[in-house]
This record gives sequence, C-alpha cells and structure tokens, in this order.
Amino acid sequence: MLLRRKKAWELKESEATPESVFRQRRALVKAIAAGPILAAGAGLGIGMGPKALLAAVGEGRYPAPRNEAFTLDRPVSPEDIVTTYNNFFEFGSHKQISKAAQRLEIDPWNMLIDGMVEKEMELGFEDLLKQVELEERLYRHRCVEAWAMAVPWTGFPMRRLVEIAKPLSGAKYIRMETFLDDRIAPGQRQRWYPWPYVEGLTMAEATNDLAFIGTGVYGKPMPKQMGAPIRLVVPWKYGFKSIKSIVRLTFTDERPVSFWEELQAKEYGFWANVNPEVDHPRWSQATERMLGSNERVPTLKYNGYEEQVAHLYKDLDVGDRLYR
Ligand SMILES: Nc1nc2c(c(=O)[nH]1)N[C@H]1C(S)=C(S)[C@@H](COP(=O)(O)O)O[C@H]1N2
Ligand SMILES: [Mo]
Repeated sequence: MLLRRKKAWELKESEATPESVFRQRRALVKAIAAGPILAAGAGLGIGMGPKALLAAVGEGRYPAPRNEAFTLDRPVSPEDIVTTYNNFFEFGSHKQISKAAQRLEIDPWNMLIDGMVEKEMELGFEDLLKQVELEERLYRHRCVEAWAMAVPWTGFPMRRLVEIAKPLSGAKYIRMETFLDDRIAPGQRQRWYPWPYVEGLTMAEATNDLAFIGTGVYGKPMPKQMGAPIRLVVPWKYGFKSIKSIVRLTFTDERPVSFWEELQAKEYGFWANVNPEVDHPRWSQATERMLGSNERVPTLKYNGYEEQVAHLYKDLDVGDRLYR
C-alpha cells in the first residue's frame, strides 16, 4: 500500500509483474502465512527471497510472549466471531466486511511520519518491526454501538513508536490516518464520508502504558479486516478511536478532528472515553453485549481501566463532551 493514491497511469505491481511470477509470489506468501517456512522458495527468481517475504509479514515473530501485566477477568472472545464481525467502513458500513477487506494490499506498507518531529520520515512496516519487541496483551474492547469483546492483541507499546518518531517538545497531539484508495475500498467511493479515516490522541494518552500498536491477534499477524498491518489499540476509549491500517502519523500542537467527529460532532467527540453514565444521544451506554455469548454486562468507566488512565483527565472539564 502506498501513502498516496496512485495516479491512474501508474501500474499496480500485479499489472507490472508477469502473471506467473506474481502467482508464484502470492503462493509463497500464502505458504509462509500458513506456517512452517520450509517453502524455501529460493530460486523462484522473484527478486525477493523467502527471508525478505518472511520479514514483511512478520511471520516467525508469532505467537509473541504474553505480557502478564495485561490480562482479563473474562474469557477471550471466540476468534471466528471476532475476525468476521468488524467495523471497517472503508469496506462497507456493516459488519460483514472480512471478505471484501482481503483486497487490501499490505506488502509493501509505508507510513509517513511528519509534522513536529526532528526529521520527517517514511517508515516501512518491515523496517519498523525490526526495531520493536512484540508482546501479547489481553484487552477489553468496547464499541460505541454497545457491543464488546475480549481480544489477545500482539504488538508493542505506542510509546515505542513515539520514541522512533522523535517528536519535538512542542508536539501536543498525534493525528493518525488510514490508507486512501477507493479502487480497493468501496466504502471510500461513498463521498459523503470525510475520507480518509482520521483519529488522534494527546501525547500523554499515546505514551500511557495501555496505548498499544497492534500488529496481530490470536497469536498471528493482523488479519486485513482487523486493520493489517498496523493499527491502534486504546482499550479505555470507544472502539472508533482504535484506527486501523495506519499510513500516516502527524505530530501537531492542534487537536485533530477525527473522522466521526467531522461527520457528527454531537455524537462522537475527541475524547470518547468509555463511560456508562454518559449515554449516546440515541442509545444507553449503561450495558454492553459480549460478542460470542450475547450476554449483557454492565459497562465500566474507562472500560475497566480507570486506575491506569483516570489521571489523564483530572484537569480537564469533565463535562459530557469529555467522554463523547
Ligand atoms: N480505518 C478504520 N478504523 C477503524 C474503523 C473504521 O471503520 N475504519 N472502525 C472503528 C470501530 S467503530 C471499531 S469498534 C473498531 C473495530 O475493530 P475490529 O473490527 O477489529 O473489531 O475499529 C475501529 N477502527
Ligand atoms: Mo465501534
């Protein structure tokens, strides 16, 4: 996936590569993704050896060791449900987008890091992976629509990504952006949405222990429908803050306006901290439905992470707007 939309006259790799070679390469990627890497595809003459391909998808790094500081009081939600019930509006405004999302091209994947940083850079996903330790964390997830799940994410602390980006001391927020390519993402042809998807965090939020960059789930690389190859995971906030398939991080001193805020500011604000006491204008947030069991359970303040994050908000005006 490229950072900017390709011009119509630029060829996609699949068009520029002789078809047989392209097929072999895909087959190799599949073989690698499927498990043991003995597919030693050496001599396929495809320019990129198996080792390089391996690194590109991050295979061999999964499953990563679990960080026992982040476990749960509830069972992990079933993988088959979590990976087929998704919000990814780029691929449709309903939950069954997992097949459509397979058109996302994730190799290569470049991210632009710009704004208030020592030096703007383009960071390849593969290169980033080499600079981080992967770990597994169990987190709760609460969608603003009042469904919830418990997920084993693999990834690394967002704080590590901030370190790599080297922001200037004046930076107060990080604005994040998802890919923009309406040839593969039919939702992006729906022009009434303010594409690309944008989200933001304060620097204090992004460097909090809980803020996590997800590169995988259930001990495997991230499925496309869940935001491959790299997404945000901020479990104390409503799910829409956890932006998928990130291509750009901009450090800024201005509060970013996120996708949902731009669309409907009265319903979806910047802070979006989970709060059972502040209802969505159109429904209650007091309880939530667990994916898998369909059991309704009480919603917890900050989604159960009050101890870790409440201090971030103590000096702010704790009006309704803080949470929505
Ligand atoms: N780019 C992008 N990121 C996104 C969304 C989206 O539509 N586009 N949906 C958000 C919402 S509303 C939720 S609840 C979670 C869902 O993540 P999941 O599908 O992996 O469960 O992703 C969030 N990140
Ligand atoms: Mo959501």
